[in-house]
Amino acid sequence: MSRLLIVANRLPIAVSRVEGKIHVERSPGGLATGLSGPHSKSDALWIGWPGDVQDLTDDEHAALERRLDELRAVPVWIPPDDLREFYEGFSNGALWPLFHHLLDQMPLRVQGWDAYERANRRFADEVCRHYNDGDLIWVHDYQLMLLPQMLRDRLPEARIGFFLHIPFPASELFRTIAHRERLLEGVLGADLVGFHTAGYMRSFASSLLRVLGIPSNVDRVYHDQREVRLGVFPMGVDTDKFAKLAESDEVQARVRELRGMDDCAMILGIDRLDYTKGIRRRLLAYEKFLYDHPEMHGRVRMTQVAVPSRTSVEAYQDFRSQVEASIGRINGAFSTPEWAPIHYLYRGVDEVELSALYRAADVILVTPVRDGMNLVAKEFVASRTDDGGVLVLSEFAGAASELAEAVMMNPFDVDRTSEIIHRALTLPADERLARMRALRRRVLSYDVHHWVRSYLESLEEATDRSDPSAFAPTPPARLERLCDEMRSADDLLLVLGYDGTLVPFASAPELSKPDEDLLVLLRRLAARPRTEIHVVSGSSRDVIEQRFGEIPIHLHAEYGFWERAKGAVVWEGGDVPVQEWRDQVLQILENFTARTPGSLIEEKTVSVAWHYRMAEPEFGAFQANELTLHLSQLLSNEPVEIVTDDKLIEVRQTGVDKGIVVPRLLAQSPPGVFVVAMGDDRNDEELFAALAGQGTTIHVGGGTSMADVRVPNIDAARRLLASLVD
Ligand code: GDG
Repeated sequence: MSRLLIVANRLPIAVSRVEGKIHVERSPGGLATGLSGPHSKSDALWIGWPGDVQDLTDDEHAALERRLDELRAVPVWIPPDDLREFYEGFSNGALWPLFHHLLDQMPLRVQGWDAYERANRRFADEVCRHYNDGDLIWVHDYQLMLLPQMLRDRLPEARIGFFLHIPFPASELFRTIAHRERLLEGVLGADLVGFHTAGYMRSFASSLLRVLGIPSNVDRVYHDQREVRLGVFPMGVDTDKFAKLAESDEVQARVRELRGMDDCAMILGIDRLDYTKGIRRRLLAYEKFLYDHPEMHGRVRMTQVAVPSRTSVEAYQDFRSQVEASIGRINGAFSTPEWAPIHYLYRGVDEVELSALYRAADVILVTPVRDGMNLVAKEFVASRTDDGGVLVLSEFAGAASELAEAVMMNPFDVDRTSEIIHRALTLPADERLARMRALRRRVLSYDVHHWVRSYLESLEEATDRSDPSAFAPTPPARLERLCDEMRSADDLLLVLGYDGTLVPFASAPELSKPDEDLLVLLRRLAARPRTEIHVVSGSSRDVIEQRFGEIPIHLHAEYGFWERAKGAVVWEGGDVPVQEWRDQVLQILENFTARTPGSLIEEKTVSVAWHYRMAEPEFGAFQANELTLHLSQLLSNEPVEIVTDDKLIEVRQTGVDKGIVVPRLLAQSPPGVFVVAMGDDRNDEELFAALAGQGTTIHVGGGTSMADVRVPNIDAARRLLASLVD
């Protein structure tokens, strides 16, 4: 039966030593609560690091493992040195600040990559050790970005999901990090990649394009012969739990105590003490508010709970000193013997106290400079069963894309934030109520259980392997059979594409030169008895002749419009049609070329092509879209086709496509010839269609194809051909 394997950096447990004994408790984090349902069902397992449990005796270690086993928690043990580099070094020292757009927090030299890789491999080992066929694997967060691909390599059929809890940075920033290709490829091992917001998903897609050159189709990416889905799943909170807690007698009594202390309105801040949470600017804004509004002295107080976090990381130690210096300055400047403007708690509070604070607050300030989602904002709303309180929310928190009725603020604008604090405190009662009611409707409808359900449903859907997809690689046994058939055929006819089939795409057509290995391979194939080789390309005669002129094979240029038979020196072709459209098209292409740095025009006999491989990827794609639209309107009555392909738009005389070579080739060949055609793009699909039922077709690379057989990449295509002569 299929089980859920949850894989996250931390196990949802807290290990402590009580009276000398090892004590293990469930820890009630947001993720743990959300996943507690699925985790308790169908033998699910949670795989993760158990926390810092050094100095255990062997007996204690064994007892801990037994207890974890009861809780269906699988520990991943990471040696202390690796742990520091993996967790504090690469994960929190580099990925965390970069993904939060805080380049000034990045170390000059990023360290810890090797440990990051080793730690991910340890997670992979544990997952593989527990994996059964059909299990769903759900990997969480930035510490494990390499894990999906590591698992894919070892468990090719596994159903793997990945969810990123923090923002994905703009591609301009993402591309600054070392090992950026490996990080993206690592994530693409998953079947479904989830984000909190559409913005993060777009940034990820744009990084795929810029860094790996992989385009995406809104929510789908084709990579390595697989489809990877992208999706937006904003995480919610356990609204029932927060509502019940807030209504409990214990919390209500505590709220009365907190409210009864004095007549001050309460402004609340609750954050992990992290430089992403915007605490310093929030304090500056509050300081300005106190300067601007002396009438509020003694009538308002900020309670700031700062939960210690990553305390061994230097940046966090510095940050703490800066926060505490600001608080000291403000309290020093404004306090009176009866009143202090800030109550500062440098520790975590228990659930009851947390709920009471949410409930007692008049205003909560959630002001991160960037935050994946921010659950504090949603927990506050879930706790306000009284419809009271005002949520002030940063536009840069993921939650802002859902919670439009909050009082929005820009944390970088300190002066304006100070005005917003005043506005929130003095919001008219009817507006306050209307905002909170709308917020509650939304937060209650999309709770954490909804999040888990919708992610897992999408993962099930994305990994429904009952319908063998058009992207499935051909099983090795079928490829082997094809090689045998080719080897034993009396007469063999090979029809080969070039760019993308035998060599990678180059930045301009004239640069895609065949390497020496390919030339040797083609010569050996050409020397094979009763074997004819035809290279069919979209390129011009000159380009093809320069590449293959010396090899005894048949050449076809411009999709077969021109042919140079084996051993011949002249090209033969059909009649060149009158092309009234050409001048006008050239004029438009020149205009786009001038406005799209890096693009270029290629003129051929029966077509004109616009290449944008060297243009800035996103602008190139944008311009290509515009150009296609423009050309399709303009040329709707002309005898041309507009063919869009990989980084190329081509306006081509109708009736010229690779399919035209098929009748010619078959007519020249002996009866019973075994025909094999190999190609990678849409033009090759025309060839495959014309050959249907008369030969075997092979598609090279990802994407859709009608071919009989698929090989993953150019290397595999060459290996298949080489097997005929080795
Ligand atoms: C990451 C992303 C994303 C805080 N203080 C106390 C306490 N908390 C609990 C809150 C809340 C959690 O900690 C904090 O969650 P956030 O979402 O605000 O922030 P991160 O820890 O940075 O989490 C974030 C999240 O992942 C989920 O995807 O939203 O953007 O950075 O649940 O209640 N709990 C208790 N005492 C405290 O003093 N009991």
